[in-house]
Amino acid sequence: MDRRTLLGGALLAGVGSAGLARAQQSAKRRNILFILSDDHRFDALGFMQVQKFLETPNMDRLAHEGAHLKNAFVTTALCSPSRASILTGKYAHQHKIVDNNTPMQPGMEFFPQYLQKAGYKTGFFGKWHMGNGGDEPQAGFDKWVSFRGQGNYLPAPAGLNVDGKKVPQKGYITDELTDYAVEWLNARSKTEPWFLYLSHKAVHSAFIPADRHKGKYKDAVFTPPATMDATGDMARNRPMWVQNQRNSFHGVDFSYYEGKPIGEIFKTYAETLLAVDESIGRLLETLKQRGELDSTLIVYMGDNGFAFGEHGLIDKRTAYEESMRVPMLARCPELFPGGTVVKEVVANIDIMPTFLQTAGVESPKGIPGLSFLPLLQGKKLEWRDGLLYEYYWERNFPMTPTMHALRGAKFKYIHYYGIWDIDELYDLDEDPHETNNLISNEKYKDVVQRMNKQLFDVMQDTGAMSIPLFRDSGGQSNRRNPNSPAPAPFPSDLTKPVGKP
Ligand SMILES: [Ca+2]
Repeated sequence: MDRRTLLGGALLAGVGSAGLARAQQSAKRRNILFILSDDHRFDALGFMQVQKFLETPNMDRLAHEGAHLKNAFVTTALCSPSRASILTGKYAHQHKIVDNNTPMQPGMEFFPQYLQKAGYKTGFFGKWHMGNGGDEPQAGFDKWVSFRGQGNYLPAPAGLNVDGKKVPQKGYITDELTDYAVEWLNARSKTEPWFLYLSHKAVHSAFIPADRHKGKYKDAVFTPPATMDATGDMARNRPMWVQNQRNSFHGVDFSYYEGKPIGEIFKTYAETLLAVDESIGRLLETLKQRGELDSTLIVYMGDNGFAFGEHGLIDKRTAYEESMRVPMLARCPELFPGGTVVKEVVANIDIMPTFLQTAGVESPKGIPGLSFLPLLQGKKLEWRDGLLYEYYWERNFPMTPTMHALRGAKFKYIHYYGIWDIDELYDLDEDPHETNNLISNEKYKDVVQRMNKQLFDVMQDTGAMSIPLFRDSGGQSNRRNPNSPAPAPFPSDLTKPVGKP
């Protein structure tokens, strides 16, 4: 593989500049609506039919009337790092918000600042939770509605921060944030472009659906993931740490220290998602009434995925598909037709260059993110064939180790750091559920070597060759259930009987 392809930064300077010039020539300072949800996994979409009962009619509508970016990922599957990557176009090791505790670095620039300079009015509504737990207004936004940390589904003493003032939260958070967003949208002039960032608290745990949706899926039948078992054909050559996470706060044997059945947890998640879907419907209707529905670029995505029993795990953080993959939908009939499907690997780091190109604003040089606007428009261009994924161990949740991975179109290579365990390689064409770890299979020795080199090349070139270290912060969810399965044995790859070579 050409390293330039992998890095993307150089590519932006090359292929990207032609596209940018075209965009600038025909630049209409297009309105942009960005809706982010929290922990919404890639396949929890009605039209994907993975869990038959789950309904997302407005998300389905976005895909039908717009585009489904079916291979969308995040470069770190955790709230704060992913949000910072969205706003900066950079990997976590570059913007330095590598976990949920690290504060924002002085001088950080967020892309809405570029939009403001280009004459946009900008509004932020919802969960910021990036680099600290604060709710104070941040650079780049003319209008600000937020809350501290994770916020609350229902009214709580902490309330909201509206343009720097503490204001009570009156109702269910998803609806209330949508109210604020619609109100701001309706106050916009038709002659001045706007950028609206609606950042839902939902569907983060602990899930609380709106009253009108509670119990809707009570009798629905959840299909457990194929990889939930600890052993057997769906768990071939699984690392020891994954087996051990089963009996933890983030595992199926001790989920959230309760051991509640995964299907029950998922059904509450799906009910909580219904209000997010309705929020999209309300925004679509508002745009229609304003006569801006077909000219506005709308992008919906999740900030990271979420496991519901896959590999015996819950939560995100890992480099498995259900964790690092996110739903991404886009709609703008003036730019691309309905039913568009983008297959290329796109990521959270691509949001900034995509929106800037849409606005006719040049992206800063050297960021790894790429504009996927040309992909939406069906244009052929050279694209990355491997995406760097990184996760840094948190003392708060010690069951998931530091890892770096390379997610290609066919293979995924996961490389762990600081633990005594095995790495992973999956052939995603043959094995989309990541059931058969090929890391020690002789047939794939060359693939492992090639991907190891590519992984370290991109890490070297983007400044990822050190592991961040921070002071302790927050509590620890580090307990196991003494009555659940014992720790896993060492993988056979790591054993060597006495006297054998
Ligand atoms: Ca999240």
